Amino acid sequence: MDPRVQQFMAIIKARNPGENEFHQAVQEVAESLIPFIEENPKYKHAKILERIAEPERTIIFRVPWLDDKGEVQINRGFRIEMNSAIGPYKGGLRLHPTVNLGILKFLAFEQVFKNSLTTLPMGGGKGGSDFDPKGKSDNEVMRFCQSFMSELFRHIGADTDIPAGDIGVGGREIGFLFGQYKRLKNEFTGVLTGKGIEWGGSLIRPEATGYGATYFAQEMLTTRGDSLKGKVVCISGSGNVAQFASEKVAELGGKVVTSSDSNGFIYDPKGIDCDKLKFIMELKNERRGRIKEYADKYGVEYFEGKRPWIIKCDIAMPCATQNEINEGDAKLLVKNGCNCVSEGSNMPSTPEAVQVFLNAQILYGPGKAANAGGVATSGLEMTQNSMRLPWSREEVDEKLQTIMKNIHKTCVKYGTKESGFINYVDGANIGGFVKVANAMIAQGVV
Ligand code: NDP
Ligand code: 2IT
Repeated sequence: MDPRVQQFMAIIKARNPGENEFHQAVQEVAESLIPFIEENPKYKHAKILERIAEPERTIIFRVPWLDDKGEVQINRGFRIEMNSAIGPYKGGLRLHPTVNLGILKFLAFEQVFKNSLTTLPMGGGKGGSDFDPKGKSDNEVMRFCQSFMSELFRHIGADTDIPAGDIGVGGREIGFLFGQYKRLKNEFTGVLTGKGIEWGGSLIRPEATGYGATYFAQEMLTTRGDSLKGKVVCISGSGNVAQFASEKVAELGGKVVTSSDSNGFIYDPKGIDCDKLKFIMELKNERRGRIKEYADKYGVEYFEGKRPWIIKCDIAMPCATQNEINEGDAKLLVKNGCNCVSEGSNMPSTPEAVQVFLNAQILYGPGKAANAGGVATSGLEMTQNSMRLPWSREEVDEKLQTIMKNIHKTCVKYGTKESGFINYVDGANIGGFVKVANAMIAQGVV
């Protein structure tokens, strides 16, 4: 490792003990940025890298709620307000039993660069709780969301901090959170994104992350004169991002052959078509069941406790969670002929896996570039809320496509090596950094 990165990381690790995912996210960025900062000493003198790795504010709070049996339950709530140099804090809320400070700090850190890449004026933030929505009734989820918002409301606002969805937070949860915010503040504002279409939401926001990751794959493939047509695609996850990535890949002529959840994956060699995807959506969004049911219904193979990367494919789109592709998975993907990875989830590839992709010089689009379509469309929802005017599906989708193209251009600008190889990791990290860093310098030591 570059000794300058090592020295910087020693300080990060000492100041943030036990926060492994945060260390991982910061180190990846530091590896891209430290050489760039050496060439641009203004960033060094202003200690931008040191400042950008320290949240502006971290809020941790108790979330007590009553379950259906009348028993008191206690969870922990978080909001990391990471950076507001280029706009109000913006980023999702995650509800999952694994949520802790380190995971949310990694997500908030990534969000700063991602939001900058979107070209829209949004700072970075992330929040959530270790509450597990699995197996909870709608009423329990509502009582949890109301209690969570009863503390969070004093820290957020349409011009301050605008949360949205992430793992475990979809339309249902945003509704409960918004209702409680409105009641406490007595104001109807665009304080959350991912709202329902009848009450301030934007068309295409539900689709945006998955669509965006597919548009990004398409842009990458174009650099090699290739396209999605006829490609076999492995997708992990079966939640929001995975569902709409599957929809768009199929629409653009690719064949999606896998879908997964935390229990295992299904392999459908004929491809997940429109009707089968409808089944997955109903299974996951309404009945909240397990993906195994797909195998039973369509008579395809189910792999318990396994991830889809053992299936031969041309393109991989991880859309479930962090560190879901390890070194062995990456090697197998490359060996099986996979030449494009577009990350719908945040930091799905371990550092060793990323190295395998870079060494093999395949098209590797890291999450902070490839999945930025979700938050970008949240930014478009905020614009519509400010104007008090909705845009059509076509208008929003066109803007999303333009944004994904621009993110790709930024990656090419900052990530193209002398050999012509586009290192999208460097491209996204440096491209996302410059705007935030310049704004921080302009705003003084704050
Ligand atoms: P959902 O909750 O809708 O879906 C998550 C999916 O991933 C489910 O299939 C879930 O399975 C699976 N999953 C979650 N945790 C794990 C785990 N630890 N191991 C294996 N599988 C797991 O979330 P989203 O689709 O919204 O988010 C997916 C990813 O995309 C996350 O990394 C998120 O940060 C990222 N992302 C989301 C955006 C958005 O707009 N929603 C925007 C940008 C990135 P199960 O049901 O069994 O838990
Ligand atoms: O990781 C992400 O970019 C999200 N979960 C979406 C954030 C948002 O504010 O729409």
